[in-house]
Amino acid sequence: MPPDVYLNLGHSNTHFPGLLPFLKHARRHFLPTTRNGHTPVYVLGNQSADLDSMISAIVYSYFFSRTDKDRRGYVPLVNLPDVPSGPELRRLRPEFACALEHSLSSPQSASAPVPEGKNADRDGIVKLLKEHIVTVADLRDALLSAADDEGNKGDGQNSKLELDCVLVDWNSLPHKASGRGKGSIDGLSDLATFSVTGCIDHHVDEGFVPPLGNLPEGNPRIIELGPGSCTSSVICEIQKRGLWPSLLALEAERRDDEDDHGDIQVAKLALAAILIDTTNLTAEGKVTDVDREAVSFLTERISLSSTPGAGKKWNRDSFFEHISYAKAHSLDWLTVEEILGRDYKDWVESTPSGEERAIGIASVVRPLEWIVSKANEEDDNKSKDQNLQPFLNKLKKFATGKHLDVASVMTAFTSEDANGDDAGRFARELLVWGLNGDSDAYTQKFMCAAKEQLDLQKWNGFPAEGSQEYTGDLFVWKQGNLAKSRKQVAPLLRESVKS
Ligand SMILES: [Mn+2]
Repeated sequence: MPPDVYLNLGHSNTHFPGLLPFLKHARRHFLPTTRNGHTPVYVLGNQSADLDSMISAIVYSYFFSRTDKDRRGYVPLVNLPDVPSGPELRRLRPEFACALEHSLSSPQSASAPVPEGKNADRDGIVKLLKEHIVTVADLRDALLSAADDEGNKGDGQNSKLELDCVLVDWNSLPHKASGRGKGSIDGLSDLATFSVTGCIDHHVDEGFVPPLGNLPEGNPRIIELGPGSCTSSVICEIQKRGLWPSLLALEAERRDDEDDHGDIQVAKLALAAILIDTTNLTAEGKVTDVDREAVSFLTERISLSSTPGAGKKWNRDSFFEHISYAKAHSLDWLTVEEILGRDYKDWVESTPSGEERAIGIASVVRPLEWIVSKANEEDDNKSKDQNLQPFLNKLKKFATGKHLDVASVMTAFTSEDANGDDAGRFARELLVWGLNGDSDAYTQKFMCAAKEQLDLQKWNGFPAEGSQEYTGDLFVWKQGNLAKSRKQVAPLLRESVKS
């Protein structure tokens, strides 16, 4: 793919690469080049590296590269500091692999059953990931070996690289540097400092991203609570900016099928994130007009596509089912520690007396009982009594590794059990564990504030008022208010430490 195709050549005769050529180019040119001063703009999702974050970054990069007059290039960077692209990325993010596979496939194969079992040929997707996706771990490795190649010149050995990034699906960098909008991330904090040059997000504004007037001209600063999926906000912005040509414009330009095909693949990929985050537009309290409009725009693009047959047989529900299945089963082959780290976020807050406290919340798409029994299995505890201790030991080890003062686990799942009243019903559980001496002060405060808002109820006979049986204060609840996800629970927990 010659670099010229990445030029915005004007209004007529505009050629853009398809999704895979775009990603391949980004994967090949993701290193900052010091020689001509052209360093790419990294588009970075949040540290949970969930579908929404990864796909927001890809969709943003793909379309905003059409405005890239300086030819710097946009590189979607998967925020995983210790997972290189390839087999490990597939194992740890199978729903992304599934979404990518299904977005690229023809309508016929999109409705084929998901290959299962050990014998399923996974080499294809592993190779695809390796050649098209860049993670923070990949960037770190490449930067370190580039530094090795440069030799130990002595001069400026310790100076960090200055890089630009756009944040999607979050709006604050965890390692702050001096100056608003400057900071770094796990895995790169010793090598690079990022300046945030744009942001599209659907979380609470942390006030870290500089005001619009201080961002490079034309870059977005859209931080709006509401949409169930950040990808919806990205799509909305792309539409507003006219970066996705209308069907009429496409017809007038008679763009060839290949161009159109690339856009359809991106449309499907974007839908994967939005449908998962809104449970196929049915999630109570999560779906907004921004999501609905994005979904109708994207499905229209797919079904009205000019490529004969490309959209006709495409079925949104079955597409959703496939990715949803991959997501629900994504934890089967992971250890308890990996499960906790799978969709994890943390924050550092200052207590009123000025001490810093770290809070971490792991989101898990399976019930606590399942994790508890997995922990028992891992410890070879064959007794029928599923006790909590093996799980708590692993949670404690995980929390200690992350230097947490408060560790929390939120589960959200649909019961697969065919028997019983709860079959097929969506449920949430919440575990909060204050691990330090002073933690009972804020876990109690949290309980007072959250009990009603989240409708916290007794979990499996576990004492609702917290258990001192384990070090610190341990609470486990059934969460009656199903509309409140980590996006709502995290601010409550952070507030109880701050105030
Ligand atoms: Mn999100």
